[in-house]
Amino acid sequence: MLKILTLPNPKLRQKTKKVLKVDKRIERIIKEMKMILEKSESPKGIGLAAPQLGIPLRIILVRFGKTIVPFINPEITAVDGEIIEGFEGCLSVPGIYGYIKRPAIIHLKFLSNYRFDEKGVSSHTTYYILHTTPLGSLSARVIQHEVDHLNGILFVDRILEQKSKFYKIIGKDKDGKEVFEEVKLNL
Ligand code: QAP
Ligand code: CO
Repeated sequence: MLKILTLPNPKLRQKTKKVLKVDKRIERIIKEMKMILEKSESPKGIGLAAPQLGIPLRIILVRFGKTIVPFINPEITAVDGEIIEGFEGCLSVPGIYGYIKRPAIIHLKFLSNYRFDEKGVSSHTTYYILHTTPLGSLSARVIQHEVDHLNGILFVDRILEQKSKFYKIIGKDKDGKEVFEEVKLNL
């Protein structure tokens, strides 16, 4: 059973290779990644990249509601829309969060066994199909975060580069909402 690697594991920084053929081995890796992402509840994991399991391949998984969708060899071909700030966390940097600016819309080329329409994921397909699709909202942010993993970049690097701040949860308020406090990290 594979487990999620955490900072400062050097495998999170390793170079990844494109998938040349979606064979049994790749299908097994995707199945394993899916099980691990499904298991990461409270707080729910919404994205996972193969290097987080020590696998140096260009594969990411993103949760769309209760569907977990694989993206093989994802390539951001263009960005669009405004640059917006959003709150991020990472299963490889547990307990740490922060605001990062990213483009609102990306155009993504990838292989997947799911179809997409203007509303998002539509249906499952028997084969892996090459797609080129514009994606917005949370999925655009999650995919940019996951593609960063494929290039050995972690969200904490983006926080440092954007001179943003790190936060951790210090407790919950009376409505059960998390209370955050700024933390200084020596990375
Ligand atoms: C990437 O990250 C992401 O610290 C996916 O203790 C997240 O699923 C991109 C998680 C937000 C954009 C916005 C983090 C779980 C999950 C933690 C995740 C933790 C438990 C992170
Ligand atoms: Co991450």
